[in-house]
Amino acid sequence: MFSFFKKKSPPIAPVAPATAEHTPAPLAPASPVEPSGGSLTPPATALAPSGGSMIGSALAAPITVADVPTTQPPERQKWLAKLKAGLGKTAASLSGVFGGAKIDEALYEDLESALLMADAGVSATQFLTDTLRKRAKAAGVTHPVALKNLLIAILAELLQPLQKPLVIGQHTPTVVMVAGVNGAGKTTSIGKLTRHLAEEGASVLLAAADTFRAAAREQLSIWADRNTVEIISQAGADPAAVSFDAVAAGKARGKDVVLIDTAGRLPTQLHLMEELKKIKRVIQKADPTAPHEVLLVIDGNTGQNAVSQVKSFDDALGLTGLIVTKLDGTAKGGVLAAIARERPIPVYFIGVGEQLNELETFNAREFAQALLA
Ligand SMILES: Nc1nc2c(ncn2[C@@H]2O[C@H](COP(=O)(O)OP(=O)(O)OP(=O)(O)O)[C@@H](O)[C@H]2O)c(=O)[nH]1
Ligand SMILES: [Mg+2]
Repeated sequence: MFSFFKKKSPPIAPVAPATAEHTPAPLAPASPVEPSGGSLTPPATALAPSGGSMIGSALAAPITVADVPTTQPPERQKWLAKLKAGLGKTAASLSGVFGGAKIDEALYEDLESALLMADAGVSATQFLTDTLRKRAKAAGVTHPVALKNLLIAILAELLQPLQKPLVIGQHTPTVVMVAGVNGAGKTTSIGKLTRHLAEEGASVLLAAADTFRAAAREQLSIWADRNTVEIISQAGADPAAVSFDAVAAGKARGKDVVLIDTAGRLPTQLHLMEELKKIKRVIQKADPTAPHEVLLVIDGNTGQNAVSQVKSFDDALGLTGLIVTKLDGTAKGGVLAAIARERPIPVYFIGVGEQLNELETFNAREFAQALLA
């Protein structure tokens, strides 16, 4: 297993476009791999960021997305700087609580208010302040700065269960279904994720299961072009049928990953939630083990409403992971603490902008520091 985000050397060639899908460009000096029985296996897609792992349909080890790099590549540093800037207002308000010279009841009250203002929600706010009081007493903490460091550690612990890798390669293809409310950033995140996957040499097939709007299909096909990957798209078709076709095509073509983009919907639109369930059922007909991942994309600006979105979509679909977008803007960030407390579903990725390279893996400690530094 290795991280998607380790710096690669030599530079990576993009996944081959449609016409050459069965013979992707070698990603590194390739030592040919014997096909495991079938002409669909590429001769070699060797990529050796550190451990010389093999990917493509001759995967020797699953790809793990979300290992924390020991040294931060420049791209992640840029992403982190943007995340910190986005959360800057929250960080300033939370840090301000610890600006005095002593720890007293007023400090704890201010902290409670600041956490609530940061969208942490009642449960996580209570948990964090109660735990902080107990630990500070036990450790004999007397200075506000030390108290703040203690809070960073407690917040990181609370967020830790959300830090989990997205693993690609245990199934061929790994089928990933992506859902969320309108405009959350589903299609953009799929585009960015495709880029990461393609960079690691994984072959990706996109499925435009947002079939109602021509613009939605068009948007996804632009991302497909940018990443030179294939797309299954059919105007006016049933989204479940497009998803079925995509999984079947993914299997037939030996793709590593099938990413299914769905139309935005509110959890209160019951018929549309039923449609999502149908997509999932129909995917299972094409591959009984799929979908292997059901991701919810959440707009980081949604505040506490994000928690109810997570609960509703999880109840309907059984979510395996989250992508939280738009943490570069006015988002307050505390909602991750609320999610950790109320429905701890792994946060695979954080988006901080509209560019291809502005999606990175979630790291609990890093995030806690960004929120409180
Ligand atoms: N600032 C910022 N904008 C983002 C981010 N992710 C997506 N966007 C923007 O949010 C808007 C909506 O993104 P889409 O990817 O179309 O969202 P969607 O969920 O696919 O939307 P529907 O398919 O209409 O439900 C676009 O303008 C994106 O460029 C992000 O991380 N940061
Ligand atoms: Mg979309």
